[in-house]
Amino acid sequence: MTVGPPAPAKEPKYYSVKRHLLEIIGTLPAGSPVPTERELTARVGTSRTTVRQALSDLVAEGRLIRRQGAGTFVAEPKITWPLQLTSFTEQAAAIGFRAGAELLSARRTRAAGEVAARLRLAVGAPVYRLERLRLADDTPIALEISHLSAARFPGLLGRARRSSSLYRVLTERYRIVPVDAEETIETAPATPRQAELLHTDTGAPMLVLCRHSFDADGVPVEFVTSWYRGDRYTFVARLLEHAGRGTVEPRPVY
Ligand code: 16G
Repeated sequence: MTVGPPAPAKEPKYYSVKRHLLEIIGTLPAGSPVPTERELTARVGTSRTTVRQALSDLVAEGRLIRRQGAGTFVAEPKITWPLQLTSFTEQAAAIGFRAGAELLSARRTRAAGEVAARLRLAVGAPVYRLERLRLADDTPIALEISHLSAARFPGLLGRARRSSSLYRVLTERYRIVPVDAEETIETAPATPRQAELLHTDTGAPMLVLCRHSFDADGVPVEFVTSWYRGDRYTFVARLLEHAGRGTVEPRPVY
């Protein structure tokens, strides 16, 4: 029996509608209205459900933006955000934004499971938990939850209330600079609260970044999770040849 190449997957109808829409979008400047669901349904001769699915895909991908009661528009291009071991404040400034932080909550709590393991603390050790909305030119960009050892950074809560940059506080007050970090990126749908804070829809795709950083002595500094809108940001990492240093051993996953 001869085995031939696999049969090409059949393209779903909504996908060809989506391709057609992409062609239309490609010719329009950001902010232009796109035809209504009803007009598109008539134009491409398909069901409204199919058109809706194609439009929803393009909204999730950040190509289109829906404004309640106003219609659907061509979105602004995504913002390219470099992945580097800098602070949000420095990174935002480097790409031309004024950074800010709105402290949503700041409290002392007890390290449990993953936080204890990441910060190399005993379960139950005191940790600070900061929840901040990160802003660029006053627009909410990301939601960030940071955990740091309370014993290592006494008085951090008060300082975090007074400064919008955690790294500035760590450097100036505690003489600690993160010099090495591991960062993971995953996707997750926005929770209702995240959606409200980041001005998107519940269930919209989010990019979830986890940073686990260490000081020059290899001691953990912070364990931070940040949620960014997947339709607005493209993360870019520069990859350099890892000459002669063997493979990078990933740190254990907890
Ligand atoms: C970034 C870091 C976060 C760090 C923060 C400090 C990522 C994914 N996370 O948001 O780990 O705590 O910068 O910024 O990049 P700040 O000094 O402006 O508070």
